[in-house]
Parts: sequence; C-alpha cells; structure tokens
Amino acid sequence: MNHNENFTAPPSIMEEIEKSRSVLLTGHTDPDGDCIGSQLALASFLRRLGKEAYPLAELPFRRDEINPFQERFLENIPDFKKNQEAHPDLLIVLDVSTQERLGRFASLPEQYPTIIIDHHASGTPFGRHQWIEASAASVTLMIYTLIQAMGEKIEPEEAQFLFLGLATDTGFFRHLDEKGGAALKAAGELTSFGASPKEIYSLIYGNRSLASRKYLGKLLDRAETVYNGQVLFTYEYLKDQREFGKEERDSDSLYQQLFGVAGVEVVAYIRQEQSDRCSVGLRSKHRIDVGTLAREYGGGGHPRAAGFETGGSVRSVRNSLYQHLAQVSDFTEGESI
Ligand SMILES: [Mn+2]
Repeated sequence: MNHNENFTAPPSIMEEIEKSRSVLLTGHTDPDGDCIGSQLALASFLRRLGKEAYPLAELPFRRDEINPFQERFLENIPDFKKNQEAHPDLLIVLDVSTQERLGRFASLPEQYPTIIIDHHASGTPFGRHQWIEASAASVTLMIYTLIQAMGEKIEPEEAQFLFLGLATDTGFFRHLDEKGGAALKAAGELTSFGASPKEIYSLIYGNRSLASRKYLGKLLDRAETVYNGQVLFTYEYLKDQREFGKEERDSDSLYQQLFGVAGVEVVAYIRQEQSDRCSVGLRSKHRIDVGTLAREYGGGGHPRAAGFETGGSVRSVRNSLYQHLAQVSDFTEGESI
C-alpha cells in the first residue's frame, strides 16, 4: 500500500461545504468502520458549523463492530416539506465512487448536488465534485485533512470516529508498509485529540459472538497445506452454514490466522454454496497474482485479494485450483498431497 501525506482538500469542495446549509451523507452498502466513521465525523463537523447533517444508511448494519452507531443513521430522508429551511442542498458520498454501490440511495445523486470523497481508484466517479485520493489509507484521513483545512480543531468524538476508519482500513495498522508514516502520524494526532486506540481495538475485535469463534476454529482445523507450505486450502460446507449461520462467518480473521503460518504465500478458502457449486476466496501475501487466477475462473479482484464462483464439488474445485496454482507460480510439490 502506498500512503502519501501530500493530499489536501480541493478548494471547490470546501467552498461547496461552506455554502451548504443542510447536508445528506451516505456511503456504500454493507458499510464498514471507515464508511460510517467518515460520515459521522463529517456530520459532527458540519453541525459544529451550524449546518444540518443527515447520515443515511441501510439498516441494520451487518458488521457487529459498527452496530453501536446504528441509531445515528436514518434509513429514509426526513420529510423536509414540513420545514422548508432544512431542505438538503448538498449530498456527500463517502468511501465509494460507484453509484450502484449506494444501494437504496443510488438515485440521490440525480436529485442533489453531489460531492464524492473516496480513496478507491477503481470506481466510476459521478456527481458534481469528486475528491479521490487513492493514496489515502482511509477516507477518515481525508476528512481529518478537510476539517483542519477548514480551520477547525478536532473534537474528541470526531477523533474517535476518524481513528475508527483508519484502524479499520489498515487492519489496525498491520497493512501499512514503510510508506505508512503519514497514517501513523495521523493516528498519533487523533489520539492526542481524544481517540482511544484501546477502545477502538475492543470495538473492532472484541464484539464477536462465540459461535463465530467456533466457526473460525472449524475452518482452521480443516486447513490443508500444499506446495511445501506455500499454499493453504481450507473448506466450508453447506452443513457449516446451517450449523452456524452465514452471518457468523469471519473471513478476515480466517485469512489473518492462516497468514500467520510461516512460509504461506497463498490462502484459498473454498466454500460450498450449493451441492455442486462453490465460491472461492483467494489471498496472496507478496508475489502471486491471485486476481489473474480468479479471472481464469470468471471471477475478479486484485493481485493480493480475489475471488470467483464455479460449478463443481469442493473436492473438484480444490483439485482444479491445485493444478492452476502450479501454472501461475513456481510452486512445486516436495511431498505427496
Ligand atoms: Mn475505506
């Protein structure tokens, strides 16, 4: 990941925000800590400027760690007819630049002047103004910059929201490399403004169900090592989903645990979706382009994270993937499989 501290809020965006009196905010469907953290910090800042701010989201949230913030979001735009003064004059879209990913709010950019603030380079930006910083570790870092550029200090609760987004998108700073200094510096500053790393950590990682830990344990137990430990396969069956419920699945923790094994380059997580159909999640550590591999199966993704869906039993998908991995890598088998 490349993190650059040389981004600043474009003056046109600051002008639009200054002009506005009533602002709608939203983000992508199935929001995460960065998506809601950036909305809530910005909403708080707008209210401090004397504006009205309405964060919108599809409820309930699916991610446990952000559940405590649900009541701060509206599922519908309030009835502004009763109060002409408050009619929204601006929409700010955060952490997404693909209009379809706004879900039930996807038509709002046609109804309101729209600003996009995002750090995904792969979107198809829409709206009147866009501020996209692919080098930003989180959108909350962009909001942090924006609030400061507009000459304001950060309130403790805003610091907490901004830290939440930064911690979420960096895997609590584990994904930062030698270019991550700006993100770490910001984390230090946010802490001095009142963010508690300890509280945010326990919010993100201390809100799981016991069932989700047992589910994770089962998938770890099934992990199989091939190509001399460079690849780990693990398997999930329909019966697991029936036993635990799909919502108890915690893929992030699974990948994190499996990448904790010495020498692993690729993790393949094969999930039975129907009796003869599987979805596969692929992650790679440094050098194998799993995006290319996934595309060969009609899927997609990035070099380090990708996935696809295909027909076949868990065993046949596993065997096919095993063969393909040899073609996209220098993996060889030193032991029988
Ligand atoms: Mn983000």
